[in-house]
Amino acid sequence: MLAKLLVTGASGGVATLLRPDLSTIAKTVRLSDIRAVSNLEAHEEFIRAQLSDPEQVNAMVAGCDGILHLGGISTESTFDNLLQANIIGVHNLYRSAQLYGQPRILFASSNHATGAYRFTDRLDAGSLPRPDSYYGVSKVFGEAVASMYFDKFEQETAVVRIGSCFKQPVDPRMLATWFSPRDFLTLIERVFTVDRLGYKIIYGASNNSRRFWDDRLVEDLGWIPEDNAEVFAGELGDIDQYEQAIRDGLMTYQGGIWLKAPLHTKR
Ligand code: 15L
Repeated sequence: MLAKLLVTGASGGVATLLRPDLSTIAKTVRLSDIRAVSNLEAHEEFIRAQLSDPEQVNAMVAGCDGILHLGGISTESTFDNLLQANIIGVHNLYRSAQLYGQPRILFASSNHATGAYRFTDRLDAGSLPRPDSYYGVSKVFGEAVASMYFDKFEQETAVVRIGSCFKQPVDPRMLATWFSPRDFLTLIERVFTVDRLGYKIIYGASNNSRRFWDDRLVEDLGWIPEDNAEVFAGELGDIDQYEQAIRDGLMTYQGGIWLKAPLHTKR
């Protein structure tokens, strides 16, 4: 068990889903965000920090022996916004980790780092990045920083290219990309307890029948997702139409519509 786990982006949707169970991973959970987090439990503490500010990032990292980095902007935005939160922010985090004992890091990357691959493509940890958005580009930058810090300084990181982490799938695409909070939690547990992590790229998705990602290259982690989005298929409308959309090329890219969406010029 970790002594103190830092969770960045603690007021966001994914952290909110995971928070109730993080006491099984660490004695103390340090939550951090630019927005306040309410209803702190006895094992939780809060530090407000802006990822683009190196001093604030130092204060949030000091004293932690594990980091769950969910912070930053989690959707497409302007390059300038992403530059601050996701690019300068991730660099600050790795710089601070160097100063404070190299706590192991789980970096929440995204399927949008490879979102421009087609629905029919099958990917694994060796697949080259193919971002579908500036957001995806910012995640590729984070993956590269993590890789360089491992090769140069042996800073261990699990890069998790998260599919769609929601309570349950909310659209037909998520029959392939859904990542149940329960499966994310077992992955977090493996990442922070396995003897040697090194630098690994993992696709964060449940054991979905329609999954197009393969995690066999990181089998030594010993993580086996158990949930399957298919049990929700009946709630998502006419699945024959979904199959037809794939055949008609409407469901073309793994990242969904992000590749075809116009670039943001303003937020
Ligand atoms: C992501 O990276 C986003 O953070 C999330 O909001 C979803 O859009 C998800 O990808 C997805 O692709 O479903």
